Amino acid sequence: MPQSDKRALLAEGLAAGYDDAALHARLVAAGVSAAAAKYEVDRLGKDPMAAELRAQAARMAKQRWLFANQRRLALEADDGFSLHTLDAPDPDHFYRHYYEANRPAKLIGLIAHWPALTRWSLDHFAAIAGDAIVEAQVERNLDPDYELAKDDHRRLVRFAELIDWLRKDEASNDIYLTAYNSGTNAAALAPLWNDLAPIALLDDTKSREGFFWLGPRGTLTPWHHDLTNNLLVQVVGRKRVRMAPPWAFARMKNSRHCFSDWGNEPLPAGDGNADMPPVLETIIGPGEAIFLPVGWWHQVEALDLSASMSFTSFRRDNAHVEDYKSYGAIG
Ligand SMILES: O=C(O)CCC(=O)C(=O)O
Repeated sequence: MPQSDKRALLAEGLAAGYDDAALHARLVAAGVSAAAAKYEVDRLGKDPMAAELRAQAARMAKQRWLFANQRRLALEADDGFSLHTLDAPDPDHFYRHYYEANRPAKLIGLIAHWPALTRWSLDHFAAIAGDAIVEAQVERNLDPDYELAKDDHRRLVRFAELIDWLRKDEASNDIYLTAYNSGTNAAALAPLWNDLAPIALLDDTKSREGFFWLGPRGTLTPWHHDLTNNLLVQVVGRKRVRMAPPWAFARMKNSRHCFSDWGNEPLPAGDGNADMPPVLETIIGPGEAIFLPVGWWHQVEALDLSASMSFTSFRRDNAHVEDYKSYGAIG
C-alpha cells in the first residue's frame, strides 16, 4: 500500500479518536503487515500533527457529550421532544421561551388580519403582476444538487407564464419561485405588499422585509439549516415541515455548507435512535406559520399549490451570515 494511503487511514482514524491499538487494527485490516503497522503507529508518537489531531478529536468528543446532554434535557421535558403550537403569542413569551431558547414552534393567529388570506390566488397574482418578468428556480429535476447549485437554476420568466403552468395543478419539484429569487423580484412583486400587514412578533420598522415563495404541489426543499432565525408563514395551500435539532448534528450528516446528506429523505417523526435524528413534523395550512430557529435542520414539502412568505426581521439582531463565515465552518 502506498505510504500516502497508510497516512490517510491513520489520519481518518486519529480524527475519529482511535487509540494506538485501533489504529494498528485499521492498518492490518487494510492489508498492511502487523510489523509495518506497528512501525507506522509508533511513529505517530513523535508526530506533532498526530498529537494535534488527537487533541482535536478529544475536543470534538467533548462537543458530542455536550450535545448528548441537550438531547437528554429535551427528552426529559414534561411533554418530551415535541412541537408546541402557540396561538397569537405574546411577543415577550415567544422571545423568552422560543426565540431565545432556540426552540421551534407552530404559530397560529399571526396573520388573521392579512387581506392576502382571502385575496391570494393565481387569478389575483395574474391581475396584479402577470406582465412582470420574474425570476424562479427551474429545471430542478435534472440536478440532485438543485439547492446547493441554486445559482445555476435561476431563470427569468413572465409571471403570467409561470401562473398558467401552475394552473395545470401538476405535482412537480421542477419549478419554484423561492426566497432566493427575492432580490430580482422585489420591484416586480412589490404590489403583493398591499395584501400583507405587519406581524406583531416582528420588528415593525422592517414590515416590508420578507420573501415570497410560490410553487406547485410537490416542491421539496431538502434538509438544511438556515443561518438566521426564520418565520415561514403559509398563505395558500399546505406544507409539510420536518425539523431536527442542532444537537443531532452528527446524525444530520452535514458534509456541504448548510445542507444535510439526507437530502429529501422523509425522516420519520419521533425521538430518533443512534443513527436516525429526532424529528418533529407538522403541516402548516393557510394562516399558520412555523418558527424555524437558527441552526435547526428542516425539510419542506408542498402538499398543495402553495404560496408562502418568510421573514427574518425579528426584534433581535438576526444577521448571522457573516458570523457563520468567520467560523470557517463547513463550506
Ligand atoms: O418553504 C420552503 O419550501 C422552504 C422554506 C425554508 O426552508 C426556509 O425558509 O428556510
